[in-house]
Amino acid sequence: MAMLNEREETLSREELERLQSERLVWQVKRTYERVECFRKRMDEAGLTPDDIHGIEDLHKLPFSYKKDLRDYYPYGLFAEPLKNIVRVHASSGTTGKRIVVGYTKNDLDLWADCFARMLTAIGATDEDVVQVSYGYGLFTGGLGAHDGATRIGATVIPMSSGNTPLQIQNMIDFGATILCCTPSYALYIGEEIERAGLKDQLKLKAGIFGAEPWTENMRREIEEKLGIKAYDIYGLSEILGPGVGCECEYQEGMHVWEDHFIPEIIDPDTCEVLPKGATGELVFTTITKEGFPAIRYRTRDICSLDYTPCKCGRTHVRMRKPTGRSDDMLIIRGVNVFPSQVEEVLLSIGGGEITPNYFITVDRVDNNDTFDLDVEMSEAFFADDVKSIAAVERTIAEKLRSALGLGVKVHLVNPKSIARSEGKAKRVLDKRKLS
Ligand code: DLL
Repeated sequence: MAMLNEREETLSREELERLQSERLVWQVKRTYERVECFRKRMDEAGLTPDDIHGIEDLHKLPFSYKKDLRDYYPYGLFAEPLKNIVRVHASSGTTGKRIVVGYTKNDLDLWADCFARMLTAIGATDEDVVQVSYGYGLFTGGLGAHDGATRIGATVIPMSSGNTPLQIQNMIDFGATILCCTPSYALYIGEEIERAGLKDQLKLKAGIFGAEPWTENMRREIEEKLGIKAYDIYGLSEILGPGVGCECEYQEGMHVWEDHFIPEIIDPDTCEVLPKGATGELVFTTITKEGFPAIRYRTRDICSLDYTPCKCGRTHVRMRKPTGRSDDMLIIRGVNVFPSQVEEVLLSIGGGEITPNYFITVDRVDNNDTFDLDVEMSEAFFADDVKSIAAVERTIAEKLRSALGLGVKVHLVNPKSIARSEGKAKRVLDKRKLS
């Protein structure tokens, strides 16, 4: 298959490391001069940019965290004045405020290239019709895929997510050949198509699915239901959005575009860098991004890196499918959810009807994620007024919908009926079988 940036995608390891070293030195210097949080951490570690000569010094640099985005909300981590930022995106933080990231024009170009490299890697061209069914808006999925498909000159159908009957109708009428959405939504669309007996009217040949963990079994099911090849794509808002890592035609791990991002695997407890091939937490340093540079950003995603050569000829390392997280973030219907966000909403509800004791149960029924929340009512409310339970449940569900952007089934339960634990409270049961 063709490559979008053949020279960059096939650099030898030495050339790649030389380029990474140059770019890292540039990024560290610039971020030190422009971003207070990074400068403070470097100062605390007794480091200056002059101590960083290349990738051999990467391990000396301080880590950065999701929490930093909250502490410097909204723009405090940007390395460019707002007049040079042409777009912002946002994603869930651990509490009420979303985390905000910003892009310069060059950043948007680099993002479009990263996504377009993948499209090219799976054989897409300007003849293709790309249906983008990731959500458009603050989420990076929709616009990320949109710009990538535009970059290769494909015809974009900017559907956004939802309204499945229209998705299917447009897919057929407009002759979509490539579908971009979350894997769980792809499976759902596939089921609906199967139910309606419309599979033979599809022109689809491939799908680009990511934003949440998925299994090889799901891949086979999607491929079978839609009659396509299903490819995995990885990314996160803090580093870029979709396109940090992308599968090629061989579907044996996602190439991380190492001319833009340096990946490391660390032990999440000791923070030691682990040897090549080991499984641990993925950490990224962006070496070309201008607006929102990230130095040794702790993704909390658990996976491993494969440095063996790929049959496609690309030299960039491949990340294995993330198998879990080192924090408590859940991804429900493609939306990132932290239990602390739920807790914050419960605490914000006055009136004395409920307590902040809750339990989240996540499951997958008919390929759709379900999200159930048990909340203990207060003794006073229980004794007084059992009739208005439904109204309180509705209020909680509405507040959660506006805080998380997700529908939640809320169940008020009797006082003291949620098990107390002696150690760290266990507040989540994820019944989805993802490994
Ligand atoms: O989910 C970006 C994206 C959009 C990627 C569309 C792929 C396709 P966030 O909302 O910031 O960004 O969520 C990032 O989602 O840290 C992972 O935990 C998870 N994630 C993303 N892609 C995958 C994947 C987008 N292919 C968080 N497999 C990340 C497993 C994934 N988990």
